[in-house]
Amino acid sequence: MVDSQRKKLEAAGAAEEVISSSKEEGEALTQAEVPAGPSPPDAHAEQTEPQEKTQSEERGRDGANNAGSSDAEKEEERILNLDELWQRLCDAPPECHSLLKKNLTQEIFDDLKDKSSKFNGRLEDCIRSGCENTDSGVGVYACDPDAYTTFAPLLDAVIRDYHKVSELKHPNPDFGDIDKLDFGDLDPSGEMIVSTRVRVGRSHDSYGFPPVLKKEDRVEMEKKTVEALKKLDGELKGSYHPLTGMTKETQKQLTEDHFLFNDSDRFLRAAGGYNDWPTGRGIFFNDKKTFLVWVNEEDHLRFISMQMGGNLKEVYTRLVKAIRALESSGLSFAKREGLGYLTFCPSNLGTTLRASVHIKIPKLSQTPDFKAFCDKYNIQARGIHGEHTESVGGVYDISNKRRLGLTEIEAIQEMRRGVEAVIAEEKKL
Ligand code: ADP
Ligand code: CIR
Repeated sequence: MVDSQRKKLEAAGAAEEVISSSKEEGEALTQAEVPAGPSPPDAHAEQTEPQEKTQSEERGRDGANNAGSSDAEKEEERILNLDELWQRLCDAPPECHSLLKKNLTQEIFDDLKDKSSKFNGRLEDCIRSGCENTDSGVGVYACDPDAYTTFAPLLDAVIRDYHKVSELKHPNPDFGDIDKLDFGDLDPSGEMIVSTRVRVGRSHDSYGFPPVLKKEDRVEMEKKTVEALKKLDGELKGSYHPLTGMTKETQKQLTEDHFLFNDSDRFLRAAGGYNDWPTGRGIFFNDKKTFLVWVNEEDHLRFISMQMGGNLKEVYTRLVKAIRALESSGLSFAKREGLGYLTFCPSNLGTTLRASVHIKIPKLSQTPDFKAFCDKYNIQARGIHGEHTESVGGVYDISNKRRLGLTEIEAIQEMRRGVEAVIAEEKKL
């Protein structure tokens, strides 16, 4: 047996082991078992059916699944090399305004094109998504934590640009005094805010990011994570549900209810984010689904606190307690002086914190100045099924945009001020 075949079989065996051990913690849910949680009444309207066969299954990195494709499809599926990617970026249409296009100069390209990072990641792994998707906003992903050093001439420029900082001087974590927070419910009337969510991303410091990960790495990471999650207690105690073995109906329901991720983001797919899908991925949550952990979605880990209504204080406090508990549970997270916590996408590093509300703003969102209004408060509007989705029924996801160059409590306060301003403006119109 050749080595690669053995590795594949070992990885499959290891995956089974994790799955069966984690199932003891919480049997795969059926739709009927999914408890209620934040789910705006109009939120289901535009959800598309999950594809029977995902693109990542069709387009594995080993190219083994393209039998029967036409020549044109095979050409489309072919993995482009660095020069071809660069050419695509050079030939990008004038509407391409990605940070990749803006910051990857010929000089930087020439400087970086032959470099390799610690986990053997290359420039093509970092820029593939942005070259294949010239409508990207950012267009760059780090192939591993070391990419932030090896490919710094590109990544530093993108980070400065996205986070609007002139120096990469991220402060030490500061969550504020959670016993003395000067905010509570941002919408006590309950008329406008449907739900509130705060998340952070964390990366295991001994693994690369999706482009360089092997199936067995994801399985190992999942195993370590589940061990740490088992130690959570009190309100945070919950169960882990691997995607492998979870019914399609349960996945769909959990996704529509805003708890679970799926494999539908073409930007992330192009970056390798769905390689070996769904192996090594899963979700942990407590009984009330107010604390959740995503395993091997875009980042190795996403810690999420969420609930219906506008009580930012409760949501944030729960998250801070969870971060503290998980930091002392044996996991070790990738961090870098000046950059804070490292994530796959440079838009997320630093605090990695995104605090959002789903909020009804049918009037403000229709004004021509809506984007400028958001920019003024450093907030961002997304659709309600996540990034790159549309609003449904005038409900938007409003969150802090900056995650670097400010502390966690400052990022929360920035979001709070923005949401308060949004509410005041909507009421005026
Ligand atoms: P992130 O990058 O923070 O994970 P996404 O935009 O990809 O965010 O959204 C992930 C999921 O979280 C989606 O299902 C989205 O609807 C849900 N979500 C985000 N903010 C809220 C919120 N305030 N209330 C309920 N669900 C939310
Ligand atoms: C883009 O460049 O538009 C996508 N790669 C998404 C960038 C930011 N979002 C993210 O990391 N989820």
